[in-house]
Amino acid sequence: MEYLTQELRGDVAVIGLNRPEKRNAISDRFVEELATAIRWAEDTAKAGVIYGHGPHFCAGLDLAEHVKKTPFEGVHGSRRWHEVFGWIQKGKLPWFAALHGAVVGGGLELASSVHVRVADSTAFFGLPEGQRGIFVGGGASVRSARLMGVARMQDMMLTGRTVDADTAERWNLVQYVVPEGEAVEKAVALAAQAATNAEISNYAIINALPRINDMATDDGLFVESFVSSFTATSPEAEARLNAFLSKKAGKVARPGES
Ligand code: 1HE
Repeated sequence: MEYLTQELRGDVAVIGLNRPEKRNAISDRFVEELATAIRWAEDTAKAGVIYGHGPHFCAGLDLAEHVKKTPFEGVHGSRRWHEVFGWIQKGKLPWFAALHGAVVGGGLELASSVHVRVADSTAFFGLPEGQRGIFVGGGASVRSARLMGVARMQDMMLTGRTVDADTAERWNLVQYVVPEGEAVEKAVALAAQAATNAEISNYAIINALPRINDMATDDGLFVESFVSSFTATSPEAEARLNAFLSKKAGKVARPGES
């Protein structure tokens, strides 16, 4: 891999964006490497983490490559991002992102496709597409807008506003904020925790929940009843339920308790 590092930490696949001299800007080749790395992670791990090497998580689309594209090549490129990022959002694994420095443009789109985002105190977030004369193309109008809301995203895109990690947490762009340099460690710990869940539960959390969220109330409740019943009939569910009932499984911990 030219643009990525990959390693296995226990059950967690850890993928590092590794083009620091270009601030991890995402070219076509970069997206293809990401596609390969996601498949590798699905084959070898139970959860995944994505982080960035160098001073920033990701500066978004490779503008030097993009400027040479025809409009139709741009459409194909955007749709490939959608496809590959879709494997993260609605694939087999729970994905976690460890964010620091710039998380901008396509970098925020990549971060928005994972399930849990951990930012360290250096992270900042922006969507500079408006200033560049383009529009988001890696899923932000669907995923980032659902996280922060259309009004905040319009503010970011119209005015060039960037927000720090604490604001991003208030805006629902990230779920955790940690001190500088601690995001990877935290994301790996959370991913390792998710990896201990039943595979079928994780699959339903990843694949059913966002779809139900897009449905009308009555449709969502109907689908929920089927997903719920299907997962509960798995042998793993029976074993886990019985383990709790026979006091062999842990109780729900209070916040801060392990
Ligand atoms: C790049 C890119 C890039 C840096 N494409 N080459 N994204 C943006 O509009 C963000 C543009 N980048 C920046 O604003 C800054 O680079 C950062 C704030 C992220 C980092 O600043 P800094 O001072 O650490 O680095 P730098 O000196 O600006 O950049 C180092 C090199 O990376 C430099 O190249 P060099 O040959 O002069 O060393 C930069 O040109 C290069 N570089 N970012 C190409 N993005 C699917 S649609 C998604 C749409 C978008 O993502 S639009 C938003 C694009």
